[in-house]
This record gives sequence, structure tokens and C-alpha cells, in this order.
Amino acid sequence: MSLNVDKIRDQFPVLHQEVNGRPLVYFDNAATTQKPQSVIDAISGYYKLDNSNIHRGAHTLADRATRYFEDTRAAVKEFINAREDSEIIFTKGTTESINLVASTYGRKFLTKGDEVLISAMEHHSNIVPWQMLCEEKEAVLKIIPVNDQGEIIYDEFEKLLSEKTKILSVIHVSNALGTINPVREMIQAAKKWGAKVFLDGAQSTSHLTIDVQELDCDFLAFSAHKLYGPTGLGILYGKREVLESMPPYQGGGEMIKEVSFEKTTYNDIPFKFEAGTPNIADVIAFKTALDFIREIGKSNIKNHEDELLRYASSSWSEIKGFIPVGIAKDKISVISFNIREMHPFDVGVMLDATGIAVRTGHHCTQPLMQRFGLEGTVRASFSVYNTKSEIDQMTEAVSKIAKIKNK
Ligand code: 7TS
Repeated sequence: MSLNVDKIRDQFPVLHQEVNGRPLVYFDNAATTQKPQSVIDAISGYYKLDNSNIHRGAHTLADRATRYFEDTRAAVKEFINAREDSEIIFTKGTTESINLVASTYGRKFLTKGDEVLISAMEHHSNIVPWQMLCEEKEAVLKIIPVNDQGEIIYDEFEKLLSEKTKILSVIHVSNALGTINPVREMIQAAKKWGAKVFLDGAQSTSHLTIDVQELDCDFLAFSAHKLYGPTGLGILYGKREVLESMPPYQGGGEMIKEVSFEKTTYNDIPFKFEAGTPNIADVIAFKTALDFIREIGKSNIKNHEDELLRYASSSWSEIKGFIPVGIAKDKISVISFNIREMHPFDVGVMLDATGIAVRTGHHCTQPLMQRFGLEGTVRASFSVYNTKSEIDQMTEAVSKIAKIKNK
């Protein structure tokens, strides 16, 4: 089925504006996606009619807000096919989800000489928390290398696994290159050594269908704002038995059963990990974002984005001086590139002058950029509301820019 993209675009007010005198072309979707009107309405609707603190009030508004809040938890459970709602924890974002696990599971179970395995293509948020943990615990951070195409070198990954591997934490889809990693195989391989597996799903959940039971990962993290939802909201999925084995992340209201000055007993999951008043409005609105995705259909979204990827890849490969970075066989709709003899930031600024929004720089993956001997790249990332005619506009703009240095 081909999508009615015009109808989809009509739902996104932000897309209908001019930037620098040209119609906006928004190709920075890997950083954050735009929000449909339904999500914007859900946020203001909550504040207009339902605003109330949750899980504690005896009044109607509190009851309603609690119900809507928990409805989102159930929708997230469906979205990733978790076993139960209580395996879904609301956080501030992917970053906080990773920090939560590193500082609870990691601190409790890691000891001197243990190993944490990550890949060379991780986002900084899946490097630094583990680095901090390893430093504290005198554990060792091991890195799975990446080949020239931007793919994990699987043989090297297998060689790095041992009984010392306590955690494998890996990016499902690379934000900088678009590579889809073979996580199903990686999870199975790590499990043979008894390691726990954390999946950074910040880029995969918006493009691929995720089934945590089938994947058998112990944890999955992602951010609502990359899924047409609000900023400042993340998800941590964890298997019940693993979450139950972990100490709390923060102390405060909501996460307790009983408090006395002598001893506090903790609440059951997921509340044990949700201290304080959460981001109620955005959690409620996130269900609307998941409804938006469900109504279009994940596979329809993927087909459309794959088509855009094929179209842009073949158009741009014709441009003299165009150097793609990351050409994995299995990719989502992200194209990272450089223009010979030009700084990526300059290319980004020139594209912005024609209304085209792309990201430039290291994409919070400095070690990956070092691997390729680059300071950074220009990154275009496509979403469900993008069109071939927008790609044509970028083809024209990049061709002109490239000519400055590539006659
Ligand atoms: N992991 C991956 C793979 C990401 O792409 C990002 C954000 C994060 C973690 C952190 O997510 P947050 O919501 O907690 O910030 N990636 C990007 C990007 O590629 N450009 O801007 C943000």
C-alpha cells in the first residue's frame, strides 16, 4: 500500500512553514520527529480538563488522570509486546533509561574484573554511563569493532564474549549511520555466556517492529520524542525478574510501600523506579503518538521510508564530490555523508539557507567518527511525512553546494 503522504502531512502543523524564504524540508528526524496535531491537542487537553496528580487522589480528576496515564503504559506494552504493563517504566528519555540500569543493576551486580561490552558505534549515552560504572567497579569496558561499511564485525564480537561478560549494551540501529545491527543473533550469543543484554532502541523503535519477548533482551530503552511524541519522556522496558532484582534508582514519593525513620520498604515494579510526580501530560499524550503509528501501520511506514532511502541514495550518489559514510547492507532511512573538501557544518548552513534542515557534526558518536577518521558528517534522516519531491530539492541544493569545490 502506498501512503497518502499529503494527508499525513496535513496532521503536522510545523511542516507548513517557510524557513529562510523557502518551504521547510525537515530531514532531521533521527534527532527528533515532528508532532501531529493529535499529540499537541492531547497535551493541552490534559491541562485544560484533567490536570491532577496521579495514583494518590480520591477525586474524579485524579482518577481520570491516573487511568489515562496507565492506559499509555498498556499501549507501550502492546507496542513492544512486553509480557505485562509493570515491565514498562517511564523515564526522561533513553539517556535516563541507560543511566538507571547502569547505576542500579550495574552497581549491584558488577564486580572487579567483570566486563561490559558495547560497540564502536554507540551514542555517547550508551558509552558514558557504562564507563562511569566500570571506573567505579574496576570493571572493563570492551568495544566491538566496526568495519568500513559501518557494520559490527560479528566474528570479533563473538571473540569478545566470555564468562566475564556481564552486560552487553548495544545500539539496535545506528543514529549516525543508519546501520541495523543483527541484535537477535547478538542477544542469543551473549545469553550463552549468561550476560544480560541492554538494547538501545532510540532509533529502531520508530522504524522497525519490536517484539521484546521474541528478541529476549533483558532491557530496551527508547525516547517518545523520536516517535512523534513529546520531549522529556522515555521508556525503560525490563524483564520482571531482572527489574525485581534491582535496587531503586531514586528515593522519594511513589516508590515506597512504607516509610519509617528506621526502615523503608519499596513499592512493586514499575513504581519502585518512578519516584516523584512524573511527566503526566506527556505520558498521556504519548498514547496518541502510538495511536498515530498504529493507524498508519509500522510496515507501511517502513516501506515508505525505505523507498525514500533508495531514491535519495541513488540520486545523491550521482553528485560529484558526494561521499557516503556508512553503507551497511541493512539500513534504516538515514544517510550520512560528506562533500569532498568541505566542512559538514558549512554544508549544513548552506542547506539551511534553502530551507532544508539536516544535522551536522559528530552526532554524539565521537568514537565512531574517530574510527572513520572524520570530524563529523552531514546527516539526512527521513520520516513518514517526507516526500520524493523534498529529496529532489535537496539533490538540487547539494549539487550546487558540491560544485563550489568539486568542478
Ligand atoms: N541513543 C541513540 C541511538 C540516539 O540516537 C539518541 C539520541 C539517544 C540514545 C539519546 O536519546 P535522548 O532522547 O535521551 O536524548 N540521538 C540524537 C541524534 O542522533 N541527534 O540528536 C539526538
